[in-house]
This record gives sequence, C-alpha cells and structure tokens, in this order.
Amino acid sequence: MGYTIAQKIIKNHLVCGEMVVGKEIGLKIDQTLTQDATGTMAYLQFEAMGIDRVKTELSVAYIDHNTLQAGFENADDHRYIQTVTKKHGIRFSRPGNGICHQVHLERFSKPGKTLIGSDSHTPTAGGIGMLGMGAGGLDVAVAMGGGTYYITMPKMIRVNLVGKLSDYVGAKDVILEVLRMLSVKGGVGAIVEYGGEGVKTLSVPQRATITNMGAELGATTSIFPSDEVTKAFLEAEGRGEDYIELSSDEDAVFDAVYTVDLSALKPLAACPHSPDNVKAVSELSGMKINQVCIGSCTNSSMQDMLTVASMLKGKTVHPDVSLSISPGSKQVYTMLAECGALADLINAGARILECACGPCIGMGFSPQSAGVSLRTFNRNFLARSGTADAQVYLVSPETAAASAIAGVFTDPTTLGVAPKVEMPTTFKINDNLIEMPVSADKMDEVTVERGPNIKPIPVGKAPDENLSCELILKVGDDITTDHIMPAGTKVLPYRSNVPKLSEFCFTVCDKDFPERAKKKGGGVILGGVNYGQGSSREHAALVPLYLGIKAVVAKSFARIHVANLINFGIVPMTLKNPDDYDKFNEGDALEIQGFANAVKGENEATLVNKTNGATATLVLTLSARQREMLTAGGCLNYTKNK
Ligand code: MIC
Ligand code: SF4
Repeated sequence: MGYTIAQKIIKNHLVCGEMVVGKEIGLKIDQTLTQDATGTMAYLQFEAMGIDRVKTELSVAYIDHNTLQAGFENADDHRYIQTVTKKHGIRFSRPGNGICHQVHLERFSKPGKTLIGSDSHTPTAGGIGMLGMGAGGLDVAVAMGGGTYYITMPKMIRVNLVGKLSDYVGAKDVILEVLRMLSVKGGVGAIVEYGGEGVKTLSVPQRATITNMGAELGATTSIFPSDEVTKAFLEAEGRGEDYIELSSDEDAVFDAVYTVDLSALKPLAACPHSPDNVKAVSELSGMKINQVCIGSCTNSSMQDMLTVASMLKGKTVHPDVSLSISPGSKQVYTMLAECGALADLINAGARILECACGPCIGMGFSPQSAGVSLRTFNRNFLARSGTADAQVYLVSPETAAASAIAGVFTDPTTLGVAPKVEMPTTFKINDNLIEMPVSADKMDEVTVERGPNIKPIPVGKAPDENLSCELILKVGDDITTDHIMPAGTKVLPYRSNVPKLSEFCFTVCDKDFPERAKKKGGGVILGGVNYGQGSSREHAALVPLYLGIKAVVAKSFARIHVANLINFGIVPMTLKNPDDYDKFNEGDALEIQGFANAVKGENEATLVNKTNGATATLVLTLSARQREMLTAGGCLNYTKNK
C-alpha cells in the first residue's frame, strides 16, 4: 500500500508510536516558529526547562500580533523575546518584518520537513509541501529543546481539485467551499491533502491561503504536493536548493475523497459568526457594508495585494466604507512600493497599516456599532473584531475590493474581465530584519530583559481522588478560544500576565464568570461539541487553571486545545452519551467519582449531579503519556519529575 504526502513526512519523522489512525505518535520537529502573543509563554517555559540552546534545524520568533503599543507591555514583551532568543539560538523577526506565516512561507518553509508553531495557522506552510502544525507554546518549547511532538495519528482526507479558477474567483473561495462541505468540525482528527489536475493551476501563495484556513476545518494540518510550481516559487525566493518533489503514491489510501471543480466555483462568503456559515456572494449582493479589511496570514501575499491594487487603480473607496490594507510581509510591502501598486492603493483611499496581524486579532480597526465588515481573514468569531455586535463576513480579496468600491456586497464576477496581474518572477530578498542569535560561546554575554508585565505561570496540581465542586459554567457547541480567552487591544497586552488576563476569561459568554470563578475557587466547565476550536493560545487553558478549573466536560474537543488542557493539568472528559448534557445546569453541585483513578488508568468515571440526582458516564481517551502528565498536574511537573 502506498503513502499519502503527509504519511511520507510522518514516516520520515516518526520517533515513537505506530502509524495507526487514532493512536498517539511522536514526531521529530525540524523547525519551530512562535509569534509574540504566544511567544512570551513559550520562551518562559523554554527557560524553565534549563536547556541552553535550541536543538531544531531552525527556530524563528516573530513579532506580528501585539504591535499596537498603547502602553509599555507589548514593547517590553518584544524586548524579552528579542533578548531570550538571541541567547538561546533562535532567529528573531523584528516588528515590521511581517506576519509569521507569510514570512515563514517566503523565507524558511521547506517541502518534506516538519514545523510546529505556537499559532494555529502554522499549516500555511502546507502550501509548500511542509507538514506544519499549530501547537501550544509549551509543546513548541519542548520541540525547541529537541523533544518529541505528540499527535494522534490522523486519518487522511483527499480533496481533488479539477479545472481552473475563473476570473475574479480566488483561492479563498476554494477553502470557503471546502468549509461549506466539511464544516468547522469536518477536519478534526484528519489531514487534508490536495491533489488532482487543478493543483498545478494554483501558485504557492494561493495554496497557502487554502492550507492556512484549513485550520478552520479543525484539521491537524493541510498539505499540497511539492511540484514545479513549488520549485519556481522557491527559486523566486532564492531558495531553489530547498526544493524536493513530493506527491502521494498512486495507491495511497484516503479515508474520504472530495472533489472541488475550480471552474465551477463562484465567489463565496462566510457569514457571521462562523467560518463554515458559507453563502454565495451573489445571495448577499446589495447589502450595505461599512468596513473592508484586506490582509492577514490568509490573504496578504504579493499576488493578493497586486490583485487588489489592480481593482482599486483609478477608483475611490465608497464614502461609507473604511478600507484597511495590511500587506503580509516587508517583502510584499517593499515590492508594492517599488512597482507603484502601493500608490494605487493609497490613492484609492485605502488606509494602509503595517505588515502585521492588525484587525484580524482585534488590534485596531474595530468596526462601528453593528457594522458590517468584509474581511479577507480566516475567523469571524463573535466579538473577535473588537466590536461585540459587528457582523463580520470572510471573503476573498477580489470580493473585498469590488465591495469596497461599490459600498455594498458585490460579486466581483459581475465586473467582467479581470485586469491581468503580472506576478514578478523573482522576489526582493532582504533578510535585514531577521536578527541572528549569538553563538553558543557568547550566550552568557546576553542579558535577558524582563518587563514588569511578566508574571509567574500557574502550575497545576495532581487530581483529587473524587472531585467535588460546582458546575461553574455551562456553554454550548463550537466554543472557540476567542470565547474562552478573548484577544484584542485591551486584552492582548496581558498575555504574559495571567492574573490580569483572568479578568477577561469567558466574558464574551458571561461577564460575571471571572468574579464567580474566583469567589468559588473554580469548578468544572461543561461544553458542547468541538470545545476549544480555533487558536492555539494556551492561555485558554492557563487562565482557567489559574481560576481553579479542574476539569472540562464536553461532547467533544478541538485538537490543540485538548493538548493544552492536558499540558496544564486540566482534565478533559467527554460525555459518553451526549444527551446527558441536558441533565446538568450551571450552579449544580457535582461530584466526579473516581476522578484520580480515571485519570490514572480507568477509561471512565461517573459524574453525579448532587443537586438533582442525575448521573452521567464520562470517558477519558488518553495515552499513557497523557495520563502520567495529568497525574503529575501537567507537563511542567511531569518533565521535572522525569
Ligand atoms: C488567532 O488567529 O486566533 C491567533 C491570534 O493567531 C492565535 C494565536 C494567539 O491567540 O495568540 C492562533 O491562531 O493560534
Ligand atoms: Fe495573525 Fe490573524 Fe493570522 Fe492569527 S489568523 S496569525 S491573528 S493574521
């Protein structure tokens, strides 16, 4: 039996475990990346491990999220990351160099290699044939120290692409179509692999748009073959030597196969408040809009920017619309300036932002009250934009540009023939904003600078034999990490300050939650399906830990979040019978009988509702390693014990 692309890379990097779907496997990680909003924690944890130098082939720290510096906190955190990375052998991508995934794709991604990043959109690198996975900061710290990265062996989903995209239909429409077909849960436990004749019609940045937003499927990662198009991209980046050819074997076996006919695709939009709530743009045509934001790690490549510039050239953004544009990297930004396209954008009335995440993570540019915002981003979760009642739609750069001019939702295919965009055959290479670390013999000369915003990381405890506590919060399906631990300008500066961060925990769902949890000393959270989808932020585990949460009971969990819960000693348990969810209400007194034993080795425990007498069976599907970790009260204790 042949192998898929992902299986080939996994096989080459397998440290332990069997490549059997559903079983835990350990992988050797070649490269890591961090960004600043998760990076401080990752490096604090790396320091706590006491390892002098990173052991990966390449590790890069990016500053791209917390770039709005409304106080000293973010700047202090940047300085900490700059100095700690210099000491320990990690490259530092300075603020102004661009969004981690875009820069990594341009300068460092390599087909056939493994990458983990403390950011859920690390699968962007799949566009170049790399196995890129999002992980919690602690897992990234372990990998930097040469440790194994553990995942559950995924099943393989194949998406066959046939035909060729029409004018004004973009790569974004491809992934929106996949999201429409599979939903935000459709990729859980799977790797999505693209193949078929249509692949060669897509450039590497277009492929990266698709793998980037594969994160929204809940997939472990997404990946494209590495072919002549990949080779040309690497050569244009001056990295032709990094090319290897990669494709799946003829007889590779997939657990499910889907087909997307690129020629038949029409512009699509993900409607509020979920990336899989997809409709045709033609159905939304004419709806008045207030804001358009173009950029983010999904759509900020040179190709995206030139497409938008060609559509805006000589036009004016509608007076009722505010348009922001954030190019993805310094490379893109410089080239836009040099070819004159930047002038076309500015002239049309676009408000040009720095090359960073910006509005995507609520760092500025929040829409007006109840505003309709069209964004080329990947997430439109409730309140993520910074405006609680905003209506955010996720669209392609083509739809965004057409609508920005018209002032209403506009299907760009109604505009006729698209202007021809000439892509440069070589990119402008200048890595002057990537700082190299000092050599090992000079590391003692570097002083790590720590600002007053950096507070100690909470550490978990071993589980009680029987857990008696309150059902402190009951939430529904598809709870995202943006619900658990919101981001945005007011909250992000405290990513290294868990006590302060705790004041915002779950406030999107229940503004009294932090106070209540503190007063009652924590308890258990009950969730629905796909609990913890979205970001890799381990703060969505660390902060609940700080607030005394001992266990989360849910119908099912998202991959990265469940790993983060275990890393910090919060026990994730699923309801054997999902209907039992209705037997429990917020405020009920609970007992989880046999809690510690269940963690140690039993697969089940009984949840008793002491308020109404109901019971439910809880299931723990954990590997032996995870059980040991939880028994020790989390990964840091577990590693120390070892
Ligand atoms: C996101 O897009 O949600 C983020 C912000 O990039 C997160 C990381 C974080 O919360 O810092 C992610 O995707 O993992
Ligand atoms: Fe940054 Fe947005 Fe991409 Fe997250 S999704 S890495 S916030 S651009």
